Amino acid sequence: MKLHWSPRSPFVRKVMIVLQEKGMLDQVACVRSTVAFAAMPNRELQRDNPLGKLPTLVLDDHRTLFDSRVICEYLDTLGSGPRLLPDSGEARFSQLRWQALGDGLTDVLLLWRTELTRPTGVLEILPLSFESKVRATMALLEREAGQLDSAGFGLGHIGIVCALGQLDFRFLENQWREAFPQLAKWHERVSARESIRATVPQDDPSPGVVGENFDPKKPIIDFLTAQP
Ligand SMILES: N[C@@H](CCC(=O)N[C@@H](CS)C(=O)NCC(=O)O)C(=O)O
Repeated sequence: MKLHWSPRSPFVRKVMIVLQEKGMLDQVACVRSTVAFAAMPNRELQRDNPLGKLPTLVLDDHRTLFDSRVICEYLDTLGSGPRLLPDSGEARFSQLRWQALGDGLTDVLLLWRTELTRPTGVLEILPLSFESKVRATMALLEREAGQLDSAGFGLGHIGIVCALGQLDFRFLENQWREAFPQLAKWHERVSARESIRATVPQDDPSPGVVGENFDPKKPIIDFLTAQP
């Protein structure tokens, strides 16, 4: 199988964690594909995924799979190791809901960074709206940290780990660990897993696409101020 991959992408990271958890790393060739939301799509990637998004998985019979949710669920049906998405019941919907929360948080963080590159300046309401969503999601995760801890490790945990990883990677000087101590404890415990330690996002020199090497203003969320 071929995976359109980037070491910077939180959504690709989900797939890499699943591959490692399922003992399937050696079954996938990772190909560095560059993308930028505020640029024309990567043509080569677009041949496999018309949306031009990472991650995209090309199967050995040339069928293609996207997005990260579909790829992760597919890989979970293969490989060894415990299921990351239970087949049915409460446990399944807890994992799917946490995955939606984690992925949604990542979407906001990616959009926020993109917005900061707009040459004409940021649309005024957006940082306020983004910040409100991030704060509210983090507050919910803080309340659910105990449940995250007691549930079997699954796709929901992976989505949340990747969102928190993106916060650490791109949102500087934020103090989320102080503001959300239970979530921070859970994150520290779960980060002991090899699959999570081995996939911490990294910048790399990449071939680049137009608009990719932007230098956005540094987004800062002051989590320690009173919530609006
Ligand atoms: N819902 C998608 C989101 C994927 C996504 O937004 N990927 C980013 C990279 S982290 C991307 O490809 N951005 C380029 C674009 O949106 O054009 C998933 O779960 O895979």
